[in-house]
Amino acid sequence: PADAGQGAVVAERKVQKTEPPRMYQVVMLNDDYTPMEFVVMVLQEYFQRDIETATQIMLKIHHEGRGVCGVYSKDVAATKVELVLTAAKRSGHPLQCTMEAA
Ligand code: NFA
Repeated sequence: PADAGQGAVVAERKVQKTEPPRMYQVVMLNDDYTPMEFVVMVLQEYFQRDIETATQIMLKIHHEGRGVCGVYSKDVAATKVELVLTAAKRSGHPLQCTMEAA
């Protein structure tokens, strides 16, 4: 607080009270059955990744058990999870993904 000079203290004022939106990671999990090519396709189609980045993310999931596909606002992350699960189901693959607060 700035000192006004005679011992008076000027009150601080919050000029900005809206917080940035909470962000969510879309996390994909490894399994033994979903084809690598399908995972790469999903990462390109729903997460706008180029083929090289998609392949890197897929391999990270394959080797480490899980990986982050992207970070989004809550509604966008939830929609992406649903799109991935629907595409996997339609293709008969057990691919799982979820969202968690970033
Ligand atoms: N582990 C799968 C396989 O060997 C590939 C995979 C990668 C599955 C990432 C799910 C996520 N076919």
